[in-house]
Amino acid sequence: MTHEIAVIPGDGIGQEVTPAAVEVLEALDVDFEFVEAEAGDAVKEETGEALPQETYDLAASADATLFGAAGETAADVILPLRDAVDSFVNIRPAKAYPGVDAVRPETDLVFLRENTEGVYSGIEDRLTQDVSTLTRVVTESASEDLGEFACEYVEDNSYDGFTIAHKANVMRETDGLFRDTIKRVADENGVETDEVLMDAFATHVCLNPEQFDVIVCPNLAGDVLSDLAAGLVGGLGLLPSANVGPERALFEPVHGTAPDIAGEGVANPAATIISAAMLLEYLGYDEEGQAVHEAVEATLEDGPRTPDLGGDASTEDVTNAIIGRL
Ligand code: GGG
Repeated sequence: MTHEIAVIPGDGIGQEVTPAAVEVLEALDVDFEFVEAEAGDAVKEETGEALPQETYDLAASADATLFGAAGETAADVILPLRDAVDSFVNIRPAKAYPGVDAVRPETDLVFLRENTEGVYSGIEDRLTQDVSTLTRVVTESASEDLGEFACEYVEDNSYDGFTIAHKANVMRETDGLFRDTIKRVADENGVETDEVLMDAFATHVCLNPEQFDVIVCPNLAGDVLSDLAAGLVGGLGLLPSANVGPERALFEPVHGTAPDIAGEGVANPAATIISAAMLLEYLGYDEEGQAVHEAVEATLEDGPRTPDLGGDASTEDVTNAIIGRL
């Protein structure tokens, strides 16, 4: 059966790392039809729209989407694309790899980030010259969906349970509802949980990351804390992600457009290629997904490496090395 894969490189280094991941997928014996579409700052400049309707429709109908990066138009691109796949959870693994210089080599975490609401609900106002406001939305239903997913995730991946990171001592109504709902769902499913205030988590994870495995958190907290974890393992060039919905999913590196190096051909493609491995697994190509994970790991260990990891290789050199190890 042919799977249709939407490919949306976006801006900046998205234009470099997304084709690299497609090259890796093309090197495998899988039945994929790639359909490319535009989104981001460049298309907005041309057409006035950061996310053309045809791009949204493609993501909403394709079996899976591979996305690169968004810059200034992130809110107009990433949030609607997640909506197109009805994604209620963003899975963000953050682990250290042998051979990569990591601040905390013992780090092996998975963030399960709420993906539809919180402060990313898009309800912002400029009331006066002096005052702007933002409405933070937390619903029981979105928290339940995330809680159910977290229970399945820890069972499928043989974890003992998960940690809920929140700030319910200050945001009593919103994070109170988030925490209480997820805890209730976990209790109903017989899954163990513990909880941590998200600010304390930021310190504990830096000092002692091995005390955590799976962390379930609200939207903004998941975005920020996973970037923090990237700093522990060697940088944003290593973190993949999957935005999962009930029927389809969108895969993207955690990093953004990296305007400082965009166009130089030296962006680390690892995060996007690992995201492509997650796409393979999502579509049932477990063996191929595993082969890509192993090829990336071997390349991170033995090189070549891009400058963010202390090497001098190009995106193309690293991509070719990964393909060569498949
Ligand atoms: N590839 C992901 C990307 O473009 N990240 C930039 C960004 O602003 N992300 C915000 C988010 O993940 O919610």
